[in-house]
Amino acid sequence: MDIKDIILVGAPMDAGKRSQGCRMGPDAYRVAGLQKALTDLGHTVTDAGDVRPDDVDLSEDPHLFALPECVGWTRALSEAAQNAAKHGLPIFMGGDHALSMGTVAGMTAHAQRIERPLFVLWLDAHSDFHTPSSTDSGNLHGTPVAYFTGQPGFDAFPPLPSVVPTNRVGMIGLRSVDPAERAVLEQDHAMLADMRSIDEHGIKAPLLAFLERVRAENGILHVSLDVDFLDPAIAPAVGTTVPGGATEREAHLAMELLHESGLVCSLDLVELNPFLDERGRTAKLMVDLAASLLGRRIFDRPTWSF
Ligand code: HAR
Ligand code: MN
Ligand code: MN
Ligand code: MN
Repeated sequence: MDIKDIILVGAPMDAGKRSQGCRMGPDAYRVAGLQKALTDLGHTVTDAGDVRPDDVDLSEDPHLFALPECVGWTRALSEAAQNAAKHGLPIFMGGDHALSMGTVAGMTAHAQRIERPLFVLWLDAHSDFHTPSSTDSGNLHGTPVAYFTGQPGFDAFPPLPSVVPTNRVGMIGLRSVDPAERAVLEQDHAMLADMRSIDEHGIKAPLLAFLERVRAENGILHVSLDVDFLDPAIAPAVGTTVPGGATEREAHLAMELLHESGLVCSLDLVELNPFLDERGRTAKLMVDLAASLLGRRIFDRPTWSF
């Protein structure tokens, strides 16, 4: 197996929405044994500690929750991602999904430096494609994809090193998409696999089709894994549960296929709210999924032909 240098970056961000608790996420991953699970696979794993948001001189916006803090996190995480990516494969331990504004921004700079296009795989019940003007909730964790694909209205945020075109975004697991999000996503040709298509074709078909595109264009892939991609029955520790999510086996298969692709350059683990967990089961499942993405298998190849 390909041995990697992995850098764990804590992003205890809670500013992307009103309901609080995701700030405890990084420590929950530490307690659940993320570093050991990856070290046991042979990787070299460094815990770089937690990032803090930059101080920014910006006023609050009455329509948006904690705008200045979100901008501060975006700046700090973009910088942290660029630095970590020089030394290996960063895993961003969130924190809510607004953190992906910073991590993806930083990874676009990395992709530019190594002269390969960046693709993003969004594993989520939600498309997170609102702009600051289209969001009803005012929660910026519903907006990161719109930001890094260059939609209008993000003037308060740092300009992106380079934009990820919407057609380089794949979304799998969708089952809660607002009308304003849907209109632009469909028109811009993101690869969208909702739960209906997973029910019909399994998770392998849409994922392999997307990976094939990444490979054909010599791209690298950032994976953003939202806890609510998973069914709430197996992953209760999230503020925005949506019934009918991915099963444990579907999620593991997705991670194993991602590993085999060899294309993944970075990973976000987002929206874990340990305050809502049951005896750490969601944190442990997310650690297991990260281990599958980094090569954990029972057997490396089939032991029997069938
Ligand atoms: N679309 C809704 C909103 O904009 C819900 C967004 C919830 N997002 C997350 N991350 N939990 O996927 O408020
Ligand atoms: Mn999300
Ligand atoms: Mn979500
Ligand atoms: Mn909404």
